[in-house]
Amino acid sequence: MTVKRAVQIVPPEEFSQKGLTLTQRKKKAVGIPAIISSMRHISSELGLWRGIKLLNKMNQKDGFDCPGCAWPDPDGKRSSLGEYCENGAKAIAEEATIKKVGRDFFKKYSVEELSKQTDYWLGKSGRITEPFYLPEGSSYYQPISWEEAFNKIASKLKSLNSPDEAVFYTSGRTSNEAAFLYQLFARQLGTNNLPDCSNMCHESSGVGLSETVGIGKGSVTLEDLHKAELIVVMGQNPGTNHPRMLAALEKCKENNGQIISVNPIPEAGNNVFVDPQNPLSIVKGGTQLDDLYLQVKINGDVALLKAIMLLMLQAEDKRPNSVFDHDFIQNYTAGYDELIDSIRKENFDDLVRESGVEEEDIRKAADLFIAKKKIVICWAMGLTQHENGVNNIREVVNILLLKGSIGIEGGGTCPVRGHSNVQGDRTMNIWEKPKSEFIDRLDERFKMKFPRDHGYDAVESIKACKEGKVKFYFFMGGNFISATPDSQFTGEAIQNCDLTVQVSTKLNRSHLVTGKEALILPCVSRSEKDIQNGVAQFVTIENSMGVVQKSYGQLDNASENLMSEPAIVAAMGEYTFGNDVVNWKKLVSNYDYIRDIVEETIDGFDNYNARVRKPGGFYLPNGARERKFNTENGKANFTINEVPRKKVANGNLILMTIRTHDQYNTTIYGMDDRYRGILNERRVLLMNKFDMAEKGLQTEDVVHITSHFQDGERIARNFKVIEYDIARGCVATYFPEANVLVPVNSTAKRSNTPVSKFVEVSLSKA
Ligand SMILES: Nc1nc2c(c(=O)[nH]1)N[C@H]1C(S)=C(S)[C@@H](COP(=O)(O)OP(=O)(O)OC[C@H]3O[C@@H](n4cnc5c(=O)[nH]c(N)nc54)[C@H](O)[C@@H]3O)O[C@H]1N2
Ligand SMILES: Nc1nc2c(c(=O)[nH]1)N[C@H]1C(S)=C(S)[C@@H](COP(=O)(O)OP(=O)(O)OC[C@H]3O[C@@H](n4cnc5c(=O)[nH]c(N)nc54)[C@H](O)[C@@H]3O)O[C@H]1N2
Ligand SMILES: [Mo]
Repeated sequence: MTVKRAVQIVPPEEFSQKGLTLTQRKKKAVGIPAIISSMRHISSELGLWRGIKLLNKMNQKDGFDCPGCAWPDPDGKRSSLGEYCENGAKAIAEEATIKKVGRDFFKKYSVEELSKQTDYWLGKSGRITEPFYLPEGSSYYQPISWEEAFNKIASKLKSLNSPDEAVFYTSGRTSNEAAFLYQLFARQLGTNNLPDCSNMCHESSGVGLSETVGIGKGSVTLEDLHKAELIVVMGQNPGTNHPRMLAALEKCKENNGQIISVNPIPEAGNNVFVDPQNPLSIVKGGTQLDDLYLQVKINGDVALLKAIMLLMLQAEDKRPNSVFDHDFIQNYTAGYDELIDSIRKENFDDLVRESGVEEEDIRKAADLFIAKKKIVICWAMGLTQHENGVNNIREVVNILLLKGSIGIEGGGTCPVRGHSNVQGDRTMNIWEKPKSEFIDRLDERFKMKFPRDHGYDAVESIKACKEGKVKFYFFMGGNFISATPDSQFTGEAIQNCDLTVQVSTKLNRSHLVTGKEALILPCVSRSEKDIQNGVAQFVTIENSMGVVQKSYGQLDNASENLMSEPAIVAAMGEYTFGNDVVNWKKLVSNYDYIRDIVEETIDGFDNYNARVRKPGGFYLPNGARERKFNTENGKANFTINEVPRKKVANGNLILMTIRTHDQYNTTIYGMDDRYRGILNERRVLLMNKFDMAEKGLQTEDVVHITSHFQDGERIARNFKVIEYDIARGCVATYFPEANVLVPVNSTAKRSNTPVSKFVEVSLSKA
């Protein structure tokens, strides 16, 4: 048996050198400080002029899609000043950096040494310039040719006892073209082991929406947000994670709409938005976005929504037909009577208590729901990453259905997606549970039998690795080790694989915590030119609202020795299977051929190549948007979702793991969380002042955090306590440092998403 490398799986538990600085929590988002911050990141990574030139092509119809979030671009005219935000600028600075990781770098550092560095340090080392191989028993990556790398992959795959010993993960930056080829490759091999980042992200939305309204995607367009009378932002921090959404919220306000935000902490973007592209907005001091802020306790959302529905029901009883849309309910839905019966049985005071929100505020929210018709509810990880994540979404749907607010102008569901093409990847069938109709079409198209048994999702794949069932793990982007729960458990699990392969742009912990052998295949990034057979190719991306658009890379590649993601998959296909069943060589020679097969096998892509060439792209069909509910009974379904009543042991707290303003998931851009007023330090714990007093803690006291779950305890050391306006009994810290605390067995029912927002913890003074 070979000895595992002594690499550090958990990032170093040390404070930053600069020292924590606390400033006032920001009530305003974006504005001039955001412009300054963008330019600082751009000029330090790729030079100011090169950076500005590049930014001007971002999210433009002839340009490339921002590799940051999945927020949509305006359908019509786009700002000539640039359609990007501070965090898009940071994302691009990060990938277009001129720093490089090459042979010298890997000669200098062993993987053990590198693993002692922070994720910030690793990410900042630069772009990977050529393929590298980590042989069994060695601690140093060495250069390898692409041919040799593909030979190793093909021979490993051919040696497996079963195709299910291989797993293929995807992170959501992968284009439609690469994703389609990639799932085809895994399925030609004979497995549906296709976990993706969505499993850890919006899976609960997909499941909850499919069950109730028959499509796992949101129903609104950008226009709907502009025209809404009421927008509710739940469990989301748009100022940081979807800054361009603030412009849509502002438009809603200009049209006299109102906004409620529901969050255990008041987030900056929910307060005042200063549009950096509008001098008038800067002079005026911005727009007040929030009309009402509801400070729920963590996971108090179902109780809150039920309390609001109970008040709506009382108003409806008093004045029948004044609150609910009975025409809609009668014609399009099922389960109304059961829902109403169940709501009548709820006790209002109990719901108020369980939600954590002041009764007066709940009444104000209910008045808005009663008065308005065009309602959009937006949400992100604050709703999905809970044990009852699916039920959270179903409860959101309930309240919208009562109002008939789905499939109307200005109303509907709006799960705000994370990665820029995470939605498209799923449309391309990056999915461990493919529908049989899709497999039928592949069978017919390629005249072979593709696998139908469901494969592993992300968490199942970790457990399978732990049990030694996985020999080969391929990662199309992402940083699996740092993004998944239970870092130590996951790291040890992955080390059981024989060969792990990472397609990456930049160095991260997943390159250091590997199988016995490992490969790094460096790829062309979204902002770079992708040339096949001498012709520049474009790729296509689907945003959060189901618009498919093209994206043309602009920059020269970071190195001459990179391959594009589609080309990497096609080469694996050729080396492993040859070109007889799937003509890999032809498909990748011109991405139009890939799109032709997408058109043949996936609904909604008619005339794909022609339509996607039109500026602005096209909308995919969306039943819910047209009140065509593709559920089993053909109706939109009301559902009954119990109020979650999970309590923590006396004195313990509930921890949510969230993002700072200076990171993209596991990629750390900088050490500041500017809007929250926390600078130069990530190892902090946001805490309510009463909880601090009870525990005898003061700001900047250092604590260790222990998490408690039925399968045992986990510990993360050294966090500075910070007094913060957070709901009582709740604390917050940052992912990925805190992932060591998230139990691998704590997942959402039915979506199996790790419960990253409800971790029971206790604190001990360091
Ligand atoms: N700049 C930047 N942009 C990003 C990302 C990034 O890391 N950086 N990540 C991308 C990805 S992949 C995703 S999925 C999205 C994530 O976008 P978000 O979901 O906004 O990200 P989080 O930081 O996880 O924030 C969750 C929010 O939910 C709140 N919350 C936590 N628990 C609860 C709860 O029980 N109830 C309620 N009502 N609220 C709760 C938290 O206080 C926080 O404001 O952003 C995408 N965009
Ligand atoms: N505790 C906790 N854990 C979480 C979350 C949380 O809120 N709390 N959020 C979860 C969520 S919502 C998500 S989506 C996952 C994210 O999980 P992942 O998607 O796996 O992680 P990322 O950090 O986005 O991946 C970053 C890496 O992607 C690579 N990369 C960047 N651009 C490209 C590219 O164009 N091509 C390729 N091939 N590689 C590229 C770089 O090497 C970079 O280091 O994390 C989840 N984990
Ligand atoms: Mo995500």
